[in-house]
Amino acid sequence: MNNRYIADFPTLKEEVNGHRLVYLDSAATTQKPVSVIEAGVAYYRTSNANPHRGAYALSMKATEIYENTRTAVKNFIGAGSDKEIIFTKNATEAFNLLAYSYGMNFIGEGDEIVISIAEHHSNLVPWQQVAKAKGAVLKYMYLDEEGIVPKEEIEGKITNRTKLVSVTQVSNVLGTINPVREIIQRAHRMGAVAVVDAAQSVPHQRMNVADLDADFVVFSGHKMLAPMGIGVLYGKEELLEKMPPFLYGGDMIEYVSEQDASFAEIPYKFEGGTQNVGGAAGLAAAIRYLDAIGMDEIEQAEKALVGYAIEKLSRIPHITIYGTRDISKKAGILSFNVEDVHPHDVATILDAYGVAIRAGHHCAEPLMRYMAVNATCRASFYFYNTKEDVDQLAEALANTRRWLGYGSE
Ligand code: 7TS
Repeated sequence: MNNRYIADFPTLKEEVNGHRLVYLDSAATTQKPVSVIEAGVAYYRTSNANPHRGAYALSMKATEIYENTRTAVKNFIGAGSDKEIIFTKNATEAFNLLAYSYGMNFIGEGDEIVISIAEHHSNLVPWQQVAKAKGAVLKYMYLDEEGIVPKEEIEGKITNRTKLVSVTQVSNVLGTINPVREIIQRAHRMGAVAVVDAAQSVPHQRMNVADLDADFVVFSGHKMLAPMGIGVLYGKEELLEKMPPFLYGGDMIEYVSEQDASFAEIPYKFEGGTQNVGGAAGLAAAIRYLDAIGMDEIEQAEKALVGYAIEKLSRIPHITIYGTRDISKKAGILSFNVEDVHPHDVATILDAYGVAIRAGHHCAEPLMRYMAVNATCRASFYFYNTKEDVDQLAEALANTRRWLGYGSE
């Protein structure tokens, strides 16, 4: 195996059904390197205490780990200040924070919220709730034949009635890369705030929120080598300052009287309750791991792999690939179907060959309907995948229809 990273990932050495595990579901969650696992264990062994509360050494150690991770995240995404980094449970919680704190307070009757038809439910359902509660209108930007939001949709849908635009940088179904810079610029020209769902981009390519001029950016730690249970909301300081808290309770207050309370400064205003310090320790280790490889190298390796997968799968009869085949416009996610075979059956058959892929609607039901399919198979790659993984996928796929009694042609 010509990949020097595999050795760091214990799960990748597992066997499944008598085959070497080929893990092609990193868009759902990535595997974890030993350094991340050990960072979490080391925290619980040597530094576990409730942060921000204690005046004793152990609590200070926990606080330091937690706050150092905030700085690491700030640097990793090019934010201006630690105050702009808010820890959440995951991307979903970050979107709910935005919907309830920003949406419910700064979006009113007749205002428009614009998203794309390719959004994951976590960047869609919260906005539906805001639209319903406030009498606002939820509008969709549709996709071109390559699966990308085109200029006409950006200009046609984002208007001076738009108050908020929220769009995914990389589709979790198609892997297509949206022109988020242009979308943000258009939103700003129209006086709207712009949110980027970076759950599928921050783990795979260089991100600079200041350069992009995004108002808010959302992502999950578990899709970038870190443990589950820690996610990030980046927000511009001036916007976060004017937003009310989302979760009320301990640790997020300044003073509390019987009938009233004042709230802590950002980012603490948004971090009510005991936080996931073990997860933060893991997230810092994950960032160190990614930085040591380099995000540009990761992006290039994944593009090469998805390009190779497109080439191999195109040669197998009865396979339909969705979205562009131009790797300059896509990241390492490939959606496809095998004619006459339900994606769930494909995934089960592939599992017999040790190949783990995702099948279903990928939490993007409106996109499935737009694509006129019920479900797809999805292979998603990370830097720890290899050409051999793609070969094992292709070999298993070539046999799929035969398992169900179809001829090979
Ligand atoms: N946004 C995008 C683009 C995603 O792909 C996901 C998760 C989320 C938001 C939500 O992240 P969470 O950590 O809060 O769950 N996507 C997927 C997926 O494609 N398969 O499983 C989870």
